[in-house]
Amino acid sequence: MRNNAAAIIICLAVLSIGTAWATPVQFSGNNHWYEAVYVPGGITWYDARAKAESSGYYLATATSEVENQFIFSLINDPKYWVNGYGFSPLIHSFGPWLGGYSVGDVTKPESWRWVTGETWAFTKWGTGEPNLQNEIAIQYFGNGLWNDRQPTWNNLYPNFGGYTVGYIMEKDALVSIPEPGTLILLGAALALIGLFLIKRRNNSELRPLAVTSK
Ligand SMILES: [Ca+2]
Repeated sequence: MRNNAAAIIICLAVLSIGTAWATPVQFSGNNHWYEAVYVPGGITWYDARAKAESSGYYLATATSEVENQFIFSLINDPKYWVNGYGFSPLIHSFGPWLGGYSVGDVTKPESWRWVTGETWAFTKWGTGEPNLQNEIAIQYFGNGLWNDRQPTWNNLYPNFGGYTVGYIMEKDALVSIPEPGTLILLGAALALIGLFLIKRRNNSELRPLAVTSK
């Protein structure tokens, strides 16, 4: 009975991982897959980049107007935004991180890179952006009103996680091979189910003998 319960629990664990695979959303413009990640406590750009890469993704790269609009549609929800104070106008809405960063003077286009190495061409800077030199990472940014979510960009200090409660991940294709952790779980589940079936078969073979011996 204990084995039975354990097998069911492991099967459920495998199933729950299976449904996590269904989360990414595909964009018909380039067939890439995207997933918005909500981090309630806030996250730095560096941690967001590392988490995306460890999940088999990269931080999303908005390399065209349509792709930028699509990515924005995934996070156009108050939960992904932080209202805060900044420069004039004083109230801003700070959105999730994107995969763009600067290696030089932030006001010069040639300083900016995508984490994928894609060509830096399309930009969607908000009014007056990019500005401050130590702000070398890109987030979505509504410049003006409370809860003013916009598909425009702000450059922000990358270690400042207080105004970013999420990031968007992108990958070119869904990989059909399960991740190593999933394979181990799947193997364990199959082994346990196998043991359970063997045990049950043995029990059923023994049971008639036990009955006849009475
Ligand atoms: Ca992209």
